[in-house]
Amino acid sequence: MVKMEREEKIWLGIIALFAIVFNAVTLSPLVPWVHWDIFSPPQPAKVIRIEMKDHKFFLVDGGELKPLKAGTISVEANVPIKFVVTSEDLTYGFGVFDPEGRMVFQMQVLPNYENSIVWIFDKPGYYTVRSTEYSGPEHPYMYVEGAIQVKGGS
Ligand SMILES: [Cu+2]
Repeated sequence: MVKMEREEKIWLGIIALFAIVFNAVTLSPLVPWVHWDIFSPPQPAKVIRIEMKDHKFFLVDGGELKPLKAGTISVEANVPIKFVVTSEDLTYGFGVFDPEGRMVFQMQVLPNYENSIVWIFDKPGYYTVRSTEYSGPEHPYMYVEGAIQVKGGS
């Protein structure tokens, strides 16, 4: 057996303590999303499928692609909504902005992959969708004002 110096033992103890404290904190309710991520993923009340191609957003509605316009998507506030976004060509971003123009969430949209996020809207209104990842000269026009209507829930 290797004989350890006293200092080595102290350092080993500090590292072990750090590992225990770090795991305890990151698994505890101190981190708000731990409950969702590890213990009970929320069951989405609605799944919204969006397809991105040619620098445009489409709502996938029963196998049919509808260009995203104001109010195309309608969801309730205060319930989990799952967005599944796919791309047929480039890497894009899917960013959602509240009626005051503040970003509420965004995710990267990788081609040929189901990019998904679950979100609970906490206030009603019309939310704007914008690509949040540069995707070429047409990128600035990847913007649909008021695409998501969030209806006041209980
Ligand atoms: Cu873009």
